Amino acid sequence: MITRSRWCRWLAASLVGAVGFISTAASAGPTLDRIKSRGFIKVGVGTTPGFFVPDSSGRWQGFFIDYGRALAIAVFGDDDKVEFTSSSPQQRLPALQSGEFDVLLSGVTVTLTRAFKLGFHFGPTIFYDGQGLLVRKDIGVTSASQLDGATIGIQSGTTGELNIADFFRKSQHKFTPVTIEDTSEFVSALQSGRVDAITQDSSDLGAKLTQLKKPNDYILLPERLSKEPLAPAVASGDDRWLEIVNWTVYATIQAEEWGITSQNIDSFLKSDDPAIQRFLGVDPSLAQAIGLDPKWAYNIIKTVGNYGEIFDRHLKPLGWERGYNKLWTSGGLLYSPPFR
Ligand SMILES: N[C@@H](CCC(=O)N[C@@H](CS)C(=O)NCC(=O)O)C(=O)O
Repeated sequence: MITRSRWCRWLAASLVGAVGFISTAASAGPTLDRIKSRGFIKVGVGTTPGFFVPDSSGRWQGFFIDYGRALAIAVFGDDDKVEFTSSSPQQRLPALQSGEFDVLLSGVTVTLTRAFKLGFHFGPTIFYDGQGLLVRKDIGVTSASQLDGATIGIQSGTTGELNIADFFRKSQHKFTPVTIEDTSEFVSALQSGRVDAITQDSSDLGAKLTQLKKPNDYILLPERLSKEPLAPAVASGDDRWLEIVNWTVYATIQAEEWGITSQNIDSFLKSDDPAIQRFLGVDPSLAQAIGLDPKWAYNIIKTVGNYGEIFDRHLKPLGWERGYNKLWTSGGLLYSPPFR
């Protein structure tokens, strides 16, 4: 039988071990070390307006871009310590694997194959999407079920490439796939009449529609062929970097839940809610655990705003509604674990 004093000694020894473990966990991982010595974060993106696009001065803007800036704020306290590079959907996962990027914020869908066979890990879903079909009106189709025999443009390396094949297999209809890697060629294939329709994430198609010369000549069909939860992707093997990505996203969601915005955040510094004190670094205990500046979450919200502010700034002007991307408290799917 274990005596009380032996039990106490065992507990003390275990705590020493646990403290040892915690401090190891709090040390920088290889990705964070690499980022810190380089001085900026490398982020792979796409080229869709609203989500990622350089403005007239060359500064990148967009919904996903702000998450790259939020990461730069978490690590460096500076939203400019980040480099965005666009690459095709086909190129970017191998580029992430080879260390060319630290994170992809490019509308990557979480899938089992990518996690287990390709060795990528995903942060929280930041945009719940679904695959759509953008069709030339002159083919006279108003529903995906009428596309039997159509020629459809598909962007290579995307989940869309696989989903469209499943869709036609299920409906026992035929289609002719035209697989295109380059984004501008993908869009021009629709405009030139080389294809009857193109298929991609509906967010991507909705934004592309605004770029077409005659948007009224096209229709985004109502069907969504798949679930496309879009999330930050990192290479496998660095849990610590993944956790920084996770909690950076959660900070924007939790801030919205508490009603903390870039505008009113300073008034929350006086909050007597212990959870808000931990979140804003008034109580530094969480920042010590994550190994970042105590003000990391404060700085993110003060600079890029909460999830709703990021969404409204970039996607509302394009006509996007929150839909599934509402907070769980408003009937949506966005939910942050507790900051504790
Ligand atoms: N979610 C799909 C598609 C990813 C994708 O192609 N994303 C769009 C942006 S949402 C894109 O990169 N489009 C080409 C571009 O922006 O250059 C996947 O993970 O395979």
